[in-house]
Amino acid sequence: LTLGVPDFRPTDDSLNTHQAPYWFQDAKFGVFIHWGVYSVPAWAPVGVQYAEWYWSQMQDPNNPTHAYHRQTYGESFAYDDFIPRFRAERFDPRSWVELFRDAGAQYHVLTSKHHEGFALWDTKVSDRNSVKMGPKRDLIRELFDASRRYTPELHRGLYFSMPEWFNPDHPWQGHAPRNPYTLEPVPYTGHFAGQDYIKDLQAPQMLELIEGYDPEILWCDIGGDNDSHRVLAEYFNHAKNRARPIEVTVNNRSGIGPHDFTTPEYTTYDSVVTAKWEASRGLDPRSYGYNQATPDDKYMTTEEVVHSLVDIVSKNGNFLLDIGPRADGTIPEIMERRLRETGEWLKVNGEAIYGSTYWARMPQLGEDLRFTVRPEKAFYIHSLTRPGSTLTVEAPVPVRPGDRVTLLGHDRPLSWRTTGGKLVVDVPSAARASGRHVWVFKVDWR
Ligand code: FUL
Repeated sequence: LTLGVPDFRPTDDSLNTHQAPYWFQDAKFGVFIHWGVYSVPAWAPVGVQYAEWYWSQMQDPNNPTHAYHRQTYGESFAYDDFIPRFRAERFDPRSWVELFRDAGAQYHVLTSKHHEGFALWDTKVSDRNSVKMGPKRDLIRELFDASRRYTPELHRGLYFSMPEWFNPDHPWQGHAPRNPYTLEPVPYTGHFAGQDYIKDLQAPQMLELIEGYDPEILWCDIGGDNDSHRVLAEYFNHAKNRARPIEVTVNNRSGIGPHDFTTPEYTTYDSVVTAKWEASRGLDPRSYGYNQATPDDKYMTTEEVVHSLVDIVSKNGNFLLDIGPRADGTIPEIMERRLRETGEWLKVNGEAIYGSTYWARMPQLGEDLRFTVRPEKAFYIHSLTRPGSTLTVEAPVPVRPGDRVTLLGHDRPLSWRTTGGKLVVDVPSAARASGRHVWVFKVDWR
C-alpha cells in the first residue's frame, strides 16, 4: 500500500492548497544574487535605479544611463557586446556558498535569467546562455553542486524572469532591440526565432530548471503571459514524487493567482502579516545588480541589515538580502563584509530568529522593541537601541514569576520586576557592552 498525496492539477483550486514548507517559514534569512550580463557595465544612477536594468535604461534618451553608455562605450556598442566580457573567470562557487553559510543565511536564490533573457544554465531552447556564450560554463549547475557538497544544510532557489525585454518573439518593452542612438535594429544574440515564446521558451526553461536542478524555491518575476498553472503543477508534483521528495515553494510573481508567499521589494509590511511573506532588497541603496558607482558608505550598514532582519522576522517575514557579484564572479568586499558581520550577530542571537514565530501583539509603533517567540520555550525581546541601565517594556509581554531573563551573549540571569503593568529588567553595564546592533533579551519559560 502506498500512501501519498494526490498529484497537483493545473487549476487555481489545486495549486491554492500548496503552502510554503516549514523549512521556509523557519529559515528567515536568505541571500539573493543578481548576476548576469548587466554585471559587466554594472552602472546606474546611484541610489535611484537598478543597475540590472541597464539595457532598458540605456535605451531611454531621458535616462542618465543613455548618456553614460555613449560616453563610456560609444554609440555603436550594443548591449549584447557585453556578453563576451561576462566571463566569470574568478567565480569560485565554493567560496560563495561558504560565505552565505557564514552569513547565517539558510538559503540562496540566484537569478537564472533576468529580464535581459540571458540564461545562466545550459538551456536547450535558446542559445542565449552562459554555456554557449560569455563564461562558457553552467553557472547554476556549478553553484548548486558546490552548495550540495559544501553547505548541504542550505536550501537552494532560483529566480526566473517570466518575460524578456527585447525578445523578438515576445517583446515586453519595445519591439526589438535597437541601437538607442540610431534606432537601427540590432540582433538579439543567440536567440532562435519564430517560435511561441510561452510554449517553446518560457515554460520549457522553467521545466529545465525544475527537473534538472531541483530548486527548492522558484522565485518568479514580473508575471505576465505564462503557462504557470501547468508549470507549477509539474513543479510541485516533481518535488513530491521524487525518490527523495523535496519541499518546494513559489512566490507570487508567476503571473497567476496561486502562490505561497508575497514579496515586498525595497519595502516591508508595517505590522504582522500572517500569510507568509519575504522582503527583498539589495545591500546597495537601490540596486540588486552590482553598481560600481555606489560608494561603500552608501551601502547598508550591518546595523541596518540586522535591524531589518529583526523587524521583518517579528512580523512573520523572511529577509532575502541581495548581493551583486562582479562579472568576473568575485563578490565586492563591502558586500562580503556585511554578510560576515551579520553572521557574527546571528551566531549569538540566531536562536531568537531561526524557527521563531511572530508575537501577535506588536509593540506600539515607534517603540524600539520587537518580539519573537519559540512556542513553549522562550519569548524574545529585541531592543533596536542600546539599552540603558534598565530596559522597560510597556507592551504586556508574557513573563511569569520565576521566569529566567537573560541577554543573549551575556547569559547571566538578569533581575527583573513588573511595575504598573510594565516589565523592568536591570541591565548591568557588562551586559550592555556585550551586545551590538540589536540586544536580545530572552525570557526562558522552561
Ligand atoms: C524586480 C526586477 O525588475 C528587479 O530587477 C529585481 O530583479 C527585483 C527582485 O524584482 O521586479
